[in-house]
Amino acid sequence: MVNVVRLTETLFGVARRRVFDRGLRRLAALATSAGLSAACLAFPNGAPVCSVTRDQLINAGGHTLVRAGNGGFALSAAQTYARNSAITVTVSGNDAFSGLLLWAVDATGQTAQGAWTIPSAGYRTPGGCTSASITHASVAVRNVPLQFDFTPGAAHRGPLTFKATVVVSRFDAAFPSEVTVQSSEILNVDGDRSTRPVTAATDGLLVLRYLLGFRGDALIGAARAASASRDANAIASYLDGVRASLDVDSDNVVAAHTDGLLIHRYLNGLRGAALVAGLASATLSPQQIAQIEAKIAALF
Ligand SMILES: [Ca+2]
Ligand SMILES: [Ca+2]
Repeated sequence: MVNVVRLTETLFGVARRRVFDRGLRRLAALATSAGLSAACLAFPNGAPVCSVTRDQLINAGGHTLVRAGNGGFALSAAQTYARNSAITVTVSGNDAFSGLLLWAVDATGQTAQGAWTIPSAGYRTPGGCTSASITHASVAVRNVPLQFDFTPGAAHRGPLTFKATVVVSRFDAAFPSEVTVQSSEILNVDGDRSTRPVTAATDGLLVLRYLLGFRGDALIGAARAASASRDANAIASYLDGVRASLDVDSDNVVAAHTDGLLIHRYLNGLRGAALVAGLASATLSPQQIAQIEAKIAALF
């Protein structure tokens, strides 16, 4: 029981002992009827922490409390996500569980911008945390697989990694294998994994050179991010595939001196009249310019 209390107080914050005891007493009866040990339900109201590491959990109650590896659990999701759309994360495994803490981090390991959709009254955002963490809010046996939706914040860029801890039963917790989802940014032409994956000096220049007909070294020379995942051939084939979506002025032609320049300028921060100055599209109305801006913004 001591270990369970320590685990509780660490994983679920500084649980006030009194509250914990009250909850445990109340849950013991439920657990018995559910055929579960009382301790697996020791966190009836969910985690008051936003995330937890394996070491924190192990130090809370001894190694026997945490399964090795992924403990038979896994998180999964589609390989890529599009802006302004939810990412469905599935928790699967070999056992049902009672407690869950699920959270999202960005490429730097910091709490990601974004929010989980609370699927039912059985879940909530842990106290003092952003909506990038979700935990259980009620006692229940949760059968796998379970799905949760995460919507990245509007300002978020780059990959997202989802992590979780599940509490199966007394002395039995696990860290499911994590899953990383890449942004499907069309304009991340070099396919790099940095925290700012779309820039004028790399991807903008690559688009411009591609539309000018450059290939091979002339295409990529000094224009790829350090962590670029595509070489010259891969970049050319990639842009062949997404070429139609580069028609940002919507004239049904994809050209360097219009679309390529507009994209490069936009990535350099130019907006409004400055975006279209000197181009054939300079006669566009402010509304039409705004449409171009929106079309480029949707590409990354
Ligand atoms: Ca890039
Ligand atoms: Ca065009």
